[in-house]
Amino acid sequence: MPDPLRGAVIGCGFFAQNHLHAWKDIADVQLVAVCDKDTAKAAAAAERFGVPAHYADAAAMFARETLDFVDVATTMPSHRPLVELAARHRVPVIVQKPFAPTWDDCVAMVAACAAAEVPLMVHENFRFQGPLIAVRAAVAAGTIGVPHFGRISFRTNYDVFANQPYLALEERLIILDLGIHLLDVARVLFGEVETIACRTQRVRPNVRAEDMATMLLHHKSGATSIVDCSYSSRLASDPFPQTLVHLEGPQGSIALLEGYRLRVTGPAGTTERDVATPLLSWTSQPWHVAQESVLNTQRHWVASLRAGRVPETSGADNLRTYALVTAAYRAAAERRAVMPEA
Ligand code: NAD
Ligand code: 89V
Repeated sequence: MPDPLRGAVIGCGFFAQNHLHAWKDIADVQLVAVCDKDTAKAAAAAERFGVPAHYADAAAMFARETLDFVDVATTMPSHRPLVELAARHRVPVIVQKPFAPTWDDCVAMVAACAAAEVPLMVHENFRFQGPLIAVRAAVAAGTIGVPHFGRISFRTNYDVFANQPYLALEERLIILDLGIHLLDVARVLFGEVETIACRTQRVRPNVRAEDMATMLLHHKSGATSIVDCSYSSRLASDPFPQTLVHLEGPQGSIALLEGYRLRVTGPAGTTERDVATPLLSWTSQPWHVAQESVLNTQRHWVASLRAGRVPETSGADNLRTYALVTAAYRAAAERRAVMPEA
């Protein structure tokens, strides 16, 4: 692999600004091109981040640029055609969540990259958030034993629609947009899922689909977890964008509390420490934990590419997370627990 790696970003909208800042923070990556079908956004991103070339058409970019990888940070409807375009050009690709609109699209994208022998990763960054990395390490330390029960919760009234207006018009809202992150974390902490039950609610009058969901997961390990999320919770203090976690094992418990406090209770007693994410030159409260996770996720991608290793959130791995999303919607519609298709 050359050094630096020649990278390009497709999609220069709201969240891509974090991708672009993070690529600039990774020493062995050079951004050679950006692309957005909105030419003004592409030009602005090239100007702001000192990128030599910008395009409105991804096909033109692939035809003219020599790339070691491409980062797709567009919205979901364009993920499949852009990933398949990268595969046809044999360019390794990392793509934002949600992977694609349908299960069949996701399967086809994995197949296209496998056939082209092109690395494929989904930018699923919650498991790469500093506080959640601390929870994973606390579990791996073994103090509480193997987790057998837990709750993963993200409840807010923060106006996510201000930055992401498309969310209010989607047929599927909070499970596909946010639940997907929490379900991915549930897989990391408790393993693969046997069955999932789900109840959805719509509280906000100005959104098309569910803005609250409560999911009950039965894991193959025997563990039980509750995954709940809301975009319409009026709380004394709004923890946005914090994910709160409570885990129990045979020897104790682990809690990630509001304010980024990690409490571990084991046979020797209870400890508590601060696991807050430091501010970077380009991050700001309250998004800083999400922004820093973008850097961690992209560093994981670069390290995996260089080592020829399959990344944690490869396309194939993310199929399992996506299968939980589709199963949750099916469980809610059929009002019964269902098995995920992967
Ligand atoms: P956005 O609408 O602000 O930006 C998307 C950009 O992609 C737009 O500028 C649009 O013109 C461009 N685009 C769309 N199709 C294109 C194509 N075919 N070729 C070139 N450009 C194209 O959206 P956003 O809020 O930044 O969301 C982008 C993605 O990031 C979504 O999938 C969203 O779910 C995800 N997201 C992830 C996180 C996270 O990782 N924690 C947070 C927010 C959003
Ligand atoms: O992270 C995301 O995917 C966003 C959210 C609003 C949850 O931050 O959509």
